Amino acid sequence: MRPNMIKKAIETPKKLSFEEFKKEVLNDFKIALISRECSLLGRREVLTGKAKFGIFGAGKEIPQLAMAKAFKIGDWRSGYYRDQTFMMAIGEYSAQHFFASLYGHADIHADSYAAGRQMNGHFATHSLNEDGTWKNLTEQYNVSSDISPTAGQMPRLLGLAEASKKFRTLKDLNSPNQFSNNGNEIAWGTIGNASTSEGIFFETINAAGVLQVPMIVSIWDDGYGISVPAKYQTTKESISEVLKGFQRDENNSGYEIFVVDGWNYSQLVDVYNKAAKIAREEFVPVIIHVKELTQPLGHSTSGSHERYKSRERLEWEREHDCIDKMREWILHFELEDQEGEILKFVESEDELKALEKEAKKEVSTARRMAWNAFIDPIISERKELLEILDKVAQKSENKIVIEKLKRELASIDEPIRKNILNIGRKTLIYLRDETFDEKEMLQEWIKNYHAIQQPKFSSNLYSEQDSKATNVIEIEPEYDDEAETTDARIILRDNFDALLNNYKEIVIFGEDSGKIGDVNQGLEGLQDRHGIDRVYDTGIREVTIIGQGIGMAMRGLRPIAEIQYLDYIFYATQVLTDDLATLRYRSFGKQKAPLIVRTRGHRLEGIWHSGSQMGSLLNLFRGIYILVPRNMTKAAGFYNTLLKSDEPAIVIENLNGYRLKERMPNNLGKFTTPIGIVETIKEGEDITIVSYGSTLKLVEEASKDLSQIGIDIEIIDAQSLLPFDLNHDVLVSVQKTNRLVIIDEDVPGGASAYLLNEIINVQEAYFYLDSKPITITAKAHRPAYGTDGDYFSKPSINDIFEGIYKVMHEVDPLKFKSLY
Ligand SMILES: Cc1ncc(C[n+]2csc(CCOP(=O)(O)OP(=O)(O)O)c2C)c(N)n1
Ligand SMILES: [Mg+2]
Repeated sequence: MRPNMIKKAIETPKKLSFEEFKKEVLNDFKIALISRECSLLGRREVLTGKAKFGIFGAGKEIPQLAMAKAFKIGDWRSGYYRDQTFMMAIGEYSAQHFFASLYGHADIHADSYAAGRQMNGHFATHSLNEDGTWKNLTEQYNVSSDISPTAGQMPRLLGLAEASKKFRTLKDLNSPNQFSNNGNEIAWGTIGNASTSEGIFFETINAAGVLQVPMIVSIWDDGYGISVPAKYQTTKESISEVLKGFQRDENNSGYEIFVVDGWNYSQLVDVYNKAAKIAREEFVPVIIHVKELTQPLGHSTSGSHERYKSRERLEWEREHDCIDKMREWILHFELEDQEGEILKFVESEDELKALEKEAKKEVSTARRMAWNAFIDPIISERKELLEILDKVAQKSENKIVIEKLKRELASIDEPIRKNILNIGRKTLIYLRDETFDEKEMLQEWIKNYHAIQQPKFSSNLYSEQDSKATNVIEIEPEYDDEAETTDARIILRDNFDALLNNYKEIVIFGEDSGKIGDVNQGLEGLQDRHGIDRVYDTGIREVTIIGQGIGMAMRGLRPIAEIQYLDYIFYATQVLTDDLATLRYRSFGKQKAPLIVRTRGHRLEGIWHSGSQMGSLLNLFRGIYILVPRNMTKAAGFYNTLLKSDEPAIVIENLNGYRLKERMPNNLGKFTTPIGIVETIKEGEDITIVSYGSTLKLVEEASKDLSQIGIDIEIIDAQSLLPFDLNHDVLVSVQKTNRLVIIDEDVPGGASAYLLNEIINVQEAYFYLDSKPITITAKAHRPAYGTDGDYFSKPSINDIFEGIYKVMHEVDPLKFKSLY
């Protein structure tokens, strides 16, 4: 009991009467009880096989109650899987929902976080309406969709916090009131103690300290990361000790750092109120190190903590269970008021026992309801199939086998959809030689069932709304008759200038993007014209540059984040693939981050400034568009397209293209390059060449040499790798030429293999080929330095000429004699 602390809790931030305070305390306690009971029952559901895996918030309940009190409508959270009590306390999570997500209920109305796509404990709110448009985010609690990689929530958190700052400074925004109340929102992060060992934790902490954004990071410290204790995780075994250098002082801005025991309810409430005041009013980031937490149920349902915790530790955890501590505090709480009367929360322990009983009952009912809601539709779907199988069996020569399959399905106690489809599809194999109406019925039923179920697991990788980026129609660049040619970077620069004028939500940032206007001057002078809040420099920290972009994009801004060279995107690959690429998918289309990543790649110089690693990006970044314009006008057109839509993309400009000459269009900011559409840049009869980016220049040159000896190639610019050639125009070309060569600067089997698969398998061009399709690529190693390094590493004009010639030699060896 610490009466002085309690008084503070009563006094800040709003004055409560004792009765009101008591009600709040008991209500909080009940939430903690419900949360704990969910964890206990949830564990049982996994152990008895109703759910596959469970990770729970047991042992972290009490600090989350305090965080919830300071969390205001309009605020944002970016956290991790332990936060179930917080979610319950802000009213965004019920016990029934808890079980629905544990079962993996593939219905957004049952599991509103992820429609069964994520493990339990991955929370989210809905930022979008049914039609994909934004809700008013100032009128709701906002929880950015969680991901599993430890500390993966941190980069996004930075951007969510930075957005508040932008909403306070940017002028003339389109509908600022829908996204922010003058930047008053705090971005709240939560992270486990062990996860602070990750590099991105420190990168984010440093960046937020530099940016001075309203971000509060709570570290739930239970002394472990699964089985590994603090001794092996954290210097001095204390993250707040380690972070002390970030503490602000009279001379330097920095952080405010609090350390508090996770079982001390009243002190927690006090700390959270203070922290919120500092972050919200002063725009100073805050760290709250919440110590002495426990894991009464171990880390997750996989394994038990008795294996790696000592007897003493387990005993200590039992003594420090935060709910027990709160219970004790409630029970013994006494406060003397001004009249000398002793105020208490409860008259006797019986009141708490009654609360405990109520909580148990509520959770048990919720569990049953969630289970029934999950299983009932599946049972009736099974019934439908069983009825059809029954009819089929009567008619089939394989009656015995089909009846056996039917019995197999009928006997499953708790069927899932896999069981149903599996039996249906197996049955069809036994009917392959037969023809009768009931068989057709079965075929129809399976097709229909598949069509209904598959989207539950596969939809929303990209937008499925009318506003999707692939629906933006092409507007060609227009030129004055006397249009001059200019350095291509000027076209980009002036196009960005137009965009910054047209869309006040745009912010462009990255290493060297501000003062000097990027290393290739594509933003030259734009900071002076549009202000340091819109075009600005960042530290060298690719992961959090992307995080800034994701967070701001999730709050209605239109960030363009620069990765200085494509070669350095690997630092940010984790956040791009785990967070940005999955956001729409994992939230079942309820959140979006229309972030544009601007970068530059392909051949220039040496191992780390000639990156063209498209294959790796294509594999990892499904969910993000990957665009590879062949020149700066095309690149500008892609930016213009993307801003008309709301999807994330990476635009890879040509490193060696900024000083090449292009004509200046007169409709800057307006012309668009369509996404998913190839462009035939030279027609030809003999052979179809598909390429993209810088390589196209070489292909065009080689084509002149080839035409001189009678080989007429058709050159197609892929332009957009993800998605590729939605109209199947390459197929039409191959139907004409019957030959295909794919040329790029990636490693052998990189993007060229992807393109080959698209053209040969997806478009089914194999049917029209008269020659083996070939690829001409870079070598498997990184490009060596110097002009010879380039020549011997990347495909040269000679390589391209000879590769194409070889195909034609095989076609007509007399006309095209062997060169070697
Ligand atoms: C990048 C990454 N590595 C490993 C894991 C597996 N993993 C999940 S939770 C966890 C421990 C996290 O401990 P801590 O941050 O202290 O959180 P706690 O579970 O103790 O609350 C690990 C290693 C992961 N999810 N992500
Ligand atoms: Mg831990």
